[in-house]
Amino acid sequence: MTTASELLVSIDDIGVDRARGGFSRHVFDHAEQELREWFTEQARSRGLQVTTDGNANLWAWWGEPGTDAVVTGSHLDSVPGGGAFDGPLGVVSALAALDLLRAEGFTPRRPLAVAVFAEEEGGRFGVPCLGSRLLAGTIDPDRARNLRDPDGVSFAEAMRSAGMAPERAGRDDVALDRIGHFVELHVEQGRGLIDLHRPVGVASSILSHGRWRFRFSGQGNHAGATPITDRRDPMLPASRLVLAAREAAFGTESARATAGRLVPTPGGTNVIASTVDVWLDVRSPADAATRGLVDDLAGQADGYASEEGCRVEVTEESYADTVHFDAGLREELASLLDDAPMLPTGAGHDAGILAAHKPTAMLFVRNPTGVSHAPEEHAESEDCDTGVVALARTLEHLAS
Ligand code: HGY
Ligand code: MN
Ligand code: MN
Ligand code: MN
Repeated sequence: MTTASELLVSIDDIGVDRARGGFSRHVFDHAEQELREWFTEQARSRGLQVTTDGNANLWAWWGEPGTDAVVTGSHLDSVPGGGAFDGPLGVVSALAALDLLRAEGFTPRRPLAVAVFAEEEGGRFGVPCLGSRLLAGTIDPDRARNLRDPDGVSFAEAMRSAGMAPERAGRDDVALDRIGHFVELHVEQGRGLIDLHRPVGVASSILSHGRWRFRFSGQGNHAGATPITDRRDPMLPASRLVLAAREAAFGTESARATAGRLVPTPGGTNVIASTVDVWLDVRSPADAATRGLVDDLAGQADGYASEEGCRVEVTEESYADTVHFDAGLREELASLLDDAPMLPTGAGHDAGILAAHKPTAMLFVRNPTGVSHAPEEHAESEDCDTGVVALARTLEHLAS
């Protein structure tokens, strides 16, 4: 029987962007496609029936696909320079948990499936949890089909070149209605379990979070020939926004505001940019606080832009409300799992999207560095194995 750690090692070198020190995979890129094939082989070698739904999500069924299934799983894409556990740990733990249940002779009374959701990080098309949002019907399929990556390739074109039919994208009632319960195991992205000295925890809530693009427009010009007094340089209001975001987050209870991506156009060293795009990722425990913080920053950005003779246009690219996981289910699992501690997460997940539609829970596995979305993300083998047992007990409990 393979352990989660052994399965992780077997995918370790697929899609590793060592140049940046970590993994870097997004939907339909070569590495992610290789991982999809790896998952399909692993599932089929276990006698699971593998299908792809109209939203590019993979489903591996133990038994006939049916309704009221117990579904577990996560994602295989990563962020640029990401860690090895965020996503894959949930997928390999699901396979290892099924192995354990079969070795124990368990026969589920309800269909059991492992799901692999597409584009959870939004690394290519900018909208996180794209596959699970399409499944849940929380993104308009036409908007999704027309999302474009930095090279201008649409999600529909990318689906087509991956051999899928983009016209099928959208709420796949068959798949959503098949889910009775969804449980996602995930490496913890934070220090909660370190401080609690526990290997496994149960999620209580997810911060509300969204992504906004602030596009500052000015006048492109020559870096040497343009007097400093005669410029409309969009890099200046953009830079002030990055600092203002931090100040605004300090001023809002448990808020986080991150400018992870800033793209000047055309981006020449000796060129005053014509436009500068700043993507802000803003999160907080309360929807109103998140949206209030963004509105406040949009007002400030307007002021910074006009002071420099520039303009700014703000576009909301994605948003997910605060998630409070089903209280009954999380209590049930916490007591099933040796009184596992409950803890909130600041990271978004496919489970967060499905929680609005189906009884959903998350299990976290301790991350001794507390770091995520960076190569230092980690989970010790024995904690991974404890996580697999916890997931197996959970699936057994729900599918009996
Ligand atoms: O960004 C997030 O919170 C998650 O890792 N997709
Ligand atoms: Mn992530
Ligand atoms: Mn994740
Ligand atoms: Mn020149």
